[in-house]
Amino acid sequence: MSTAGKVIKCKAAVIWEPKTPFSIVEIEVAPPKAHEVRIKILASGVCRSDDHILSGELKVNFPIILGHEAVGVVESVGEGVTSVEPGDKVIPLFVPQCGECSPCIHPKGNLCKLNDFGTFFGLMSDGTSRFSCKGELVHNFVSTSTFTEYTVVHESSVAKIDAAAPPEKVCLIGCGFSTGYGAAINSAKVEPGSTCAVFGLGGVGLSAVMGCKAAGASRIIGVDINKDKFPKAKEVGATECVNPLDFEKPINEVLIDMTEGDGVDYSFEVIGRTDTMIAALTSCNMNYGTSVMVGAAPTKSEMTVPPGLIITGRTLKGTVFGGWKSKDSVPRLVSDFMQKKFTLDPLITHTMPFDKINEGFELLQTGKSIRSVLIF
Ligand code: CND
Ligand code: ZN
Repeated sequence: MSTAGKVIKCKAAVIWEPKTPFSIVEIEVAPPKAHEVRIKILASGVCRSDDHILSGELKVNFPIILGHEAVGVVESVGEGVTSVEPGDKVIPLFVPQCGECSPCIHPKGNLCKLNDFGTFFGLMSDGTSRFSCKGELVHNFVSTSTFTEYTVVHESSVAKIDAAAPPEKVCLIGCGFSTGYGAAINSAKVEPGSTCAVFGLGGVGLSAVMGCKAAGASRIIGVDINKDKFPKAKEVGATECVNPLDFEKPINEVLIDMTEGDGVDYSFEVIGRTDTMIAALTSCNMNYGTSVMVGAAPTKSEMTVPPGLIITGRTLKGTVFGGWKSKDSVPRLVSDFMQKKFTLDPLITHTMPFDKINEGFELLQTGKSIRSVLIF
C-alpha cells in the first residue's frame, strides 16, 4: 500500500543532547511539502562531522537526527518536484545546489545559499521540521539527516544517481570521498609533479591523498598521530608518512626539512583543529604554497596567523564538499565510480546494521576505522 501523502512511522537514531549515545526510537516523518522529497535510506556512512556534534565541538539545535553521507530511494515527492521521482536511487546533498543563487551561477562557487552548513538551524526552508518524536520537534542536520529509515530533503538537496550503483559504497560520494578528492582536484588544483602534505588520514584525508595522486603529485606526505593509518595511506597513494609524535620539533619544521627547505606545494588540513591548520599553512612553500582547510574546527574557535606567513605569497583557503557543485557533480562522480575511474573499497573498513550505530561511532572515536557504513 502506498505511503505517499501519509505520515510514516519509522526508526531513527536521535541525539537528545551532546555527549550522549544515539538512541534508536520511533519517529514520525511527515510527507514532503512542495519542492521536497521523502527518501527511504539504504546505506549511510559515519563521518567525523557527525561526531563533532556528539562531542559538542560543533553547536547545533537538539534533538537532532545526524548523518549526511548516504544513498536512498525516493519514496514520494511534493508538489512541483521535477528532478526526481518515486523509485529513483539518490544521494542526499549536504551542500545543496538550487541553480539560481549567485554561488550556484558563479563558475567558481559551490556553497549554494540554501545551505545550512555552519549555521545548523536544522529546519526546512519554511522554518518547520518534517521529523517529530512523541510530539516533540526533531531537527535535521545539514539539510539531510540520514541516520533514519526515512528523511525529507529539499529538491535542491538530492541528486539522482545510476540505479545500478551499490549503496553501501557510493554513499561515500555523499561526503567523505568527494570532499577530500575535490579538495585536491578542485580547490587546490594540484599540478603534476608537485609535493603535497595531507594532515589527517581518516576517510576524508585519504580521499585527499587519492585526489593528489590522480592529479599527478610526485610526493604525497601523510601526517597523522595514529601510525595505524599509514599502511592504508600508502595503499591509496602516500609516498611517505610521518607521525608528529616521533619528533622533538614541530611537524611544520619536519616537513620543511623533508623538502630541502622549500616546504610543500600544497597542504591539506583534514582533522578539524586550529593548531594543525596553522602547521599545515606553515609547512607549505613561503612564496607559492597553498594550504587548504578541509577539517571542521569547533564552533567559535579562532585562529591567529602572523601576516608575515601570507605576505610572501602563501595562499590559505578552505573548501566545503570539495568545491563540487553538488547536484551536477554527484551523478557524474557515481558514473566515474561505476566506470572504475576510482575505487572506494580502501575507505570502507566496516559495515554494520543501522541499529549498531553506536559501535560505528566507537570505532571512529578510537581510531580503529576509516569509514563504517550502516546498512538499513
Ligand atoms: P577522521 O576522524 O576519520 O580522521 C581524522 C584523522 O586525523 C585521524 O586519522 C586522526 O588520527 C588524525 N588526527 C587527529 N588529531 C591529529 C593531530 N593533532 N595531528 C595529526 N593527525 C591527527 O575524520 P574524517 O576523515 O571523517 O574527517 C576529517 C575532518 O574533515 C573532520 O574535521 C570533518 O568534520 C571534516 C569534514 C569537512 C567537510 C567539508 O566539506 N569541509 C566534509 N566532511 C568532513
Ligand atoms: Zn562528512
